[in-house]
Amino acid sequence: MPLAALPATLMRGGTSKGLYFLKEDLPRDEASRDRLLLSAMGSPDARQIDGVGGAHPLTSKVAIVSVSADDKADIDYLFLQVFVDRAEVSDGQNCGNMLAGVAPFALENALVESTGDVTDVRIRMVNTGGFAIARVQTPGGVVEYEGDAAIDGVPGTAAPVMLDFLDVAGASCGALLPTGNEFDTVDGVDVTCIDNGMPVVLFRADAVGKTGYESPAELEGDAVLKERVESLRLQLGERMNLGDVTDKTVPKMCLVSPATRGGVVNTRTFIPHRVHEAIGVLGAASVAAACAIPGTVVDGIATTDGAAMQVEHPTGSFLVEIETDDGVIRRSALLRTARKIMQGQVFVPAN
Ligand code: NQM
Repeated sequence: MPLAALPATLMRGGTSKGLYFLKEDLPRDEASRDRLLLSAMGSPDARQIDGVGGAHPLTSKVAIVSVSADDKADIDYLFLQVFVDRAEVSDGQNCGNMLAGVAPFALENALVESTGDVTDVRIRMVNTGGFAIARVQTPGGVVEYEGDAAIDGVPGTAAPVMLDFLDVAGASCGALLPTGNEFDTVDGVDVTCIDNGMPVVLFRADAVGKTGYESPAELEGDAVLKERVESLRLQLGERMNLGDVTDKTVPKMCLVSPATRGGVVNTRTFIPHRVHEAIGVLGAASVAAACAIPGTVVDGIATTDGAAMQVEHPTGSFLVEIETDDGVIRRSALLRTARKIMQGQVFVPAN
């Protein structure tokens, strides 16, 4: 039986990487679609040796893009996390890093037209129903990938992709503070549960016996810590209106400690079982939101003096701008870059 060939583009979006597909190129039936995606990425297998996945959740991602039927958007973006070592594909979270590649991909595939040297693309994020605007460099109407913008966690520079998230607070949990509190105490640990586009649980690193400056590998190697963090996560998932989160990739679990490089706060984030080498986009937007609210667990360690906040992470820091109106977060803005790496067909077994 010949292999099936699926048109696909391999792209880096922010600090993540994965395959971008046009919706029309994938089966409508979700079970068939997921089977093909698992095969394309090489899952389940810790090394993803039989596919294009990079053997880490950050490089085992898929974006599915189509023209939007919503008046408020040009295109729809569905994010899928392809598990590395489990035969599972999840639409249970959004991904702001992969989002950075969505508008360039849509422009190059003529789902939307460029509007001059710079093009704003309105994107409906199907996973949560939220909206974002991506500003892409399109000199002469052509997507420009090269440029001077640098983001921590990615070597070199590239063209900027500015992302504006609009009214994403409570996107997954129903409220910015889903438990109704600035902080809760679980298993003796003070935590802040927050959703400014990504459900995140924040707690001080020293509350779980850590400095907060450990490397991702050191934290992943601490089995006792991982068990403790997972116990918190399972209990808080319910209280954040996410139900049983045993098999879900949310909430993210974020250890916070004082910033050391001029930022507002330092972070290490379990996503939720591996530790992020940087921090997720909407994850950073949620941490920044917590820094702006008095009484959260970062109160006393976060130093904020305005709406622009540098969130520190293992490979640098992430600038997030938060715009509020009467105490309500209306807009979270940040800079990403994207790169088209390869375009062609990914081959998968036909059945
Ligand atoms: O929070 C990883 C990533 C992400 C998610 C994760 C992300 C976001 O860095 O918007 O980008 O937290 O699973 O790609």
